[in-house]
Amino acid sequence: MLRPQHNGIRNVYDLSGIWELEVKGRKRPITVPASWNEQYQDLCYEEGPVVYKKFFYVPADFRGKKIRIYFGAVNTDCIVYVNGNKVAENHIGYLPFEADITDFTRFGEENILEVKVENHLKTGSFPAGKTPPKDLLIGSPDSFPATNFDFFPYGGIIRNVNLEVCNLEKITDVSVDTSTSKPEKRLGIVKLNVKVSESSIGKILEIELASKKKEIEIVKDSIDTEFKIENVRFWRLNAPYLYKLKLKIKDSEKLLDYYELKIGIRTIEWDEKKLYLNKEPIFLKGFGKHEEFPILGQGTFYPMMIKDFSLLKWIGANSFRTSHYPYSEEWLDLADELGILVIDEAPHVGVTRYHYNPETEKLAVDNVKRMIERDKNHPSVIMWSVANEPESNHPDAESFFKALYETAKQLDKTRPITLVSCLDQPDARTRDVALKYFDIVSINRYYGWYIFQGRIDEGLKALDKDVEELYQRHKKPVVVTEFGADAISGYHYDPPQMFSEEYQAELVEKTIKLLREKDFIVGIHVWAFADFKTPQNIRRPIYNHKGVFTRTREPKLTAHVLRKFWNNAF
Ligand code: GCB
Repeated sequence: MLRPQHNGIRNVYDLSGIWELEVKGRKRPITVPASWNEQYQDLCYEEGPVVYKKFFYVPADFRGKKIRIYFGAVNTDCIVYVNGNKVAENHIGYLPFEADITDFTRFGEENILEVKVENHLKTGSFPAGKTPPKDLLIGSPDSFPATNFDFFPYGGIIRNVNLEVCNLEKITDVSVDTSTSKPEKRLGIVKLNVKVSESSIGKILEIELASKKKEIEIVKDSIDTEFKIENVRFWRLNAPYLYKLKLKIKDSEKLLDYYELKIGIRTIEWDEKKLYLNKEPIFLKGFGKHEEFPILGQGTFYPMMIKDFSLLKWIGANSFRTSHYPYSEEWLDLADELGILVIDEAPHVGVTRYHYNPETEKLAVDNVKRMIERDKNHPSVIMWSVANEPESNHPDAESFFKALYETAKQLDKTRPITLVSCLDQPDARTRDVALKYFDIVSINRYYGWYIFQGRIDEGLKALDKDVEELYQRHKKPVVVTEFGADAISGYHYDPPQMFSEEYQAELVEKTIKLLREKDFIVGIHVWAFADFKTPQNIRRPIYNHKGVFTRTREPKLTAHVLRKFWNNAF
């Protein structure tokens, strides 16, 4: 599925703006894209069902064309109607879906788009709702709203809604593989697979890349081809060069479709100890974060993206993880353009034994597929994470995660696949049964915070032993995807005490210094980039305060420490 694109041939209507929202019979204005929770006080804990409504027009001239509606993401369960006809149903947040609405569109007249949305998370859903206290992994017993994860469960049409008008002859998918390129010879090898609609058969596919052009007669709906580029400019962190790939469907000289993609040529490899970008070892320094902001909730918000990238650069980070769900697609566009690496994570958080059944596994497999389909062409995506902190010491976790690993591998052999585990610690009861399938082992550890509270140095000794043993068991590169401490912005104390800015700064600095010495560690991500809203519970004074920046992006002491460290030491 290709994301909509407005160009000389394709017309895209952005339906962002003020829609109507009906909740329990009451109608009022609401913004799309955004979560509904913070636009009105009485909707803060609303789970729906609610109905969003928008009128739209498609000019009469477009009769005979294909009309597609594309939702960037809706949280969480929804049914879409156009002029009273059901056109789509979707049951996962954070990922796009589409519907061909050609047959239901009234050309030149008013059309009604209605989206019924519910955000009631259940025990075995993605992400996971209320879970029996004994099986809770991250949530707090009795927290409100009840979740088995640590961020606020915002609902709504959280990303763009677009209408795209195309010809029947159209490009439906593109896959780019640059993994066989030869950085040492400055040779770029770009393997392409282009999928087209049935109506395109018999027409010409024109492909242009790096001033080379190919014309291919379309005989079936899937076309493979390859470009070799000498003296290629590789996509690198300090010089993230992007080439424009231009695809056209033509009938003699008539242009029927056009699609353009910015691609980066680079290779990713890994062995027992290292991760390589363009054959050179790469070390990930950065953060786990969230895509959320006051009032907006979990919605696409361009100023926050720009601000976050500018802060990532300012602090000297080179990567982040889209914890704990795929973010708006523009995050990856910017990461490509600015040279930031991304660990792209599926929306699987709070996964427990209640997910380990064939039906839920099917959904999870589908989510992984949909994430890879969406993001496969971004050079910035360095690896796929199939889940965050599942109950992966449960025997039934093994086949579940093996299936997710195999799904991801089948779709993409060019990137490593990881699972983020908080288990597999020295205590044998925490032995993770799924990590063995993954290319890279990612771990979340809170020494000096949840354990060894107030005792950073003792905690670090335990961390040292933990990671050494972990490596001996797995013999795979390790990314420490989370560690950190809450710091209430403006609270200072000496000697450093939990919740003070000094404590967070000391814990972060000492942990990085320790881990940086380990030759099998290929990345260290601080949890978290910024403070974020959580469900109400006694562990969280309104927010999770592990941010290095506040929720509105003011730096805490740790930000300055990291900035010195990351800009100088490595
Ligand atoms: C974790 C989770 C993250 C939480 C964090 C914390 O292990 O992956 O979602 O926010 O710990 O602060 O407890």
